[in-house]
Amino acid sequence: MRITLVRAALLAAMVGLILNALNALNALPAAAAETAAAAGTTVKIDNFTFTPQSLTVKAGTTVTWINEDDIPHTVVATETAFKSKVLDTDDKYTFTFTAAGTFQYFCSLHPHMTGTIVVVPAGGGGAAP
Ligand SMILES: [Cu+2]
Repeated sequence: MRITLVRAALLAAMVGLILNALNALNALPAAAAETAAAAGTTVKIDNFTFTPQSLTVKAGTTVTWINEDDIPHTVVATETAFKSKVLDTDDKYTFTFTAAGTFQYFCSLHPHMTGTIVVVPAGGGGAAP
């Protein structure tokens, strides 16, 4: 009887360890899903290209650039609205667009890399009178 109890305790401990391991594994897909859900506000930098090259968001949106290239890039607005530091691989830069408008930007290290953020008014109402 005593041995059975010890075995039960060991078994319970092992199950606990396995559950912890499963939770750790589950954390990764959850993070990936979160990234996918935020895809509408994310610009990937890869292979000397901003993707999507033109992104439309509502005013108040925070846009995230992620450098997935294996060389450094920057994100610099043509009209100086925003400017990132040099982004190494996997570095991110975020900027919150508070005003509507069209924002052209480029990579200051490779000026042929260009992109556009189009910010539309946050309110879903009709045009101003
Ligand atoms: Cu670049």
